[in-house]
Amino acid sequence: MAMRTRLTWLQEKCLQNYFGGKRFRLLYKATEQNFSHRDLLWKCWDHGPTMTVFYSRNCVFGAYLQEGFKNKNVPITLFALRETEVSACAIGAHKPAFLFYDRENIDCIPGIYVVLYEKNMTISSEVCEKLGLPPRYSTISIQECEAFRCEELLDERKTRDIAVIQRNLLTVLSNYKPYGDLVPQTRILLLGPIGAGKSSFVNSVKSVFRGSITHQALVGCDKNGMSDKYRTYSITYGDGDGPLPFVLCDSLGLSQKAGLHTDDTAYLLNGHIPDRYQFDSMKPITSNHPNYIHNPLLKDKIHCVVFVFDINSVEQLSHGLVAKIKKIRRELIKCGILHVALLTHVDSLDLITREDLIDIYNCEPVKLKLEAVHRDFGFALSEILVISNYVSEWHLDPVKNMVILSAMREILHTANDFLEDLPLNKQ
Ligand SMILES: Nc1nc2c(ncn2[C@@H]2O[C@H](COP(=O)(O)OP(=O)(O)O)[C@@H](O)[C@H]2O)c(=O)[nH]1
Ligand SMILES: [Mg+2]
Repeated sequence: MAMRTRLTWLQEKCLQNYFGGKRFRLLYKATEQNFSHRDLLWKCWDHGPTMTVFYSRNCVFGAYLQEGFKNKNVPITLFALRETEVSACAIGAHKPAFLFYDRENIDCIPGIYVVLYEKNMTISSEVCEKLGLPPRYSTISIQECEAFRCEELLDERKTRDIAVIQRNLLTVLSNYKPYGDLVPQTRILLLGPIGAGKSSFVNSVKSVFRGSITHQALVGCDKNGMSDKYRTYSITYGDGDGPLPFVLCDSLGLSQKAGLHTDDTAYLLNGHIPDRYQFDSMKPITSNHPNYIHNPLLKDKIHCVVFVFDINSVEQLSHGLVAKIKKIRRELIKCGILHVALLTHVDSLDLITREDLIDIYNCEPVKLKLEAVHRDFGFALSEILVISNYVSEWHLDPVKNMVILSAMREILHTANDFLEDLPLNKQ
């Protein structure tokens, strides 16, 4: 059976972020190797940067080596991890094998002294102080010791793989066709609280396909803190001559009292509202409006709805707003319009770094948010997508692109599922 670390996801994450985006591969576990430090050295000898972790009853200690055990003079950082806090102290360059006491070798590293086979270690009071630990930590019994190889999360090979995935996704999506050619372009409506990142998502998708950053959709504030025009955006791939066969429709944000009027939602879904329609939250649209589209065709209607939420605040939405969103969702289910949830701002979620975007759905804090959205709104877990929008960047990032394109692929699948399921196709 594969060895498993005793570090929790959170502990591993804190260390990962502290040591500059490293991934830890477990090489040695003392409880499985009879607490033999020779086995540890043998298993880790040739592995480059290494982290050795000692577990006491109340604290996790460790030594981070910038190079492998086989080297003679390696800068060593000692650290302590309590809850989510890492304290560290550099103790200079030493022969790392001297971390461990060996009967045949009396050399040791000043400040730390590990007798692994006796399951204890001693830390000098000076190092204790530097780590912010009380002096009682100076002699500690060890319950477990683990050693890890430290790899770059985004090494050259991984970066190349991501660039390939991103290019493949771009090719697949640029060849997307609405199901059965039923409409020239599928229409995707973005709904969600004010500030959720709807307009930023439009800009992000446009940027990824265009190959450079664009800010066409108005983000953030006008005088009301929201864009109050209904805007529909086509997307072009590179310098391509025509728009791709999907349109992103950016609406007024939802809020408990102001924002998009609930009655307007039905008009939006049914395709009665034209591009650039000026919303008025006090006055819902009526068929008397000069620009009202009286007889919308299938091509004018919405084929997929994306509920956009800021992942950081999705659990703090007011009761009234949650009720409003659930009501819209019930209407959608009644009309058979398929929908997904899109969680933005994942980059500002606690502890999440750029490297986490590679496997964002497997990050513990993200999983908790997915479960919260599933519980509070009823979306199936597979219907909840996660992204980080382009906000203030000047350049595109292949990792971000991959996440945005993957979300777009799911949205377009959902739109096609809706078109495929239309009653006219069953005739
Ligand atoms: N860090 C971060 N900020 C975002 C993200 N998406 C949007 N924002 C910011 O959130 C604010 C509201 O975004 P906006 O797109 O106008 O939201 P909208 O009201 O739903 O259209 C702006 O300041 C954006 O820069 C994201 O994924 N990450
Ligand atoms: Mg907006």
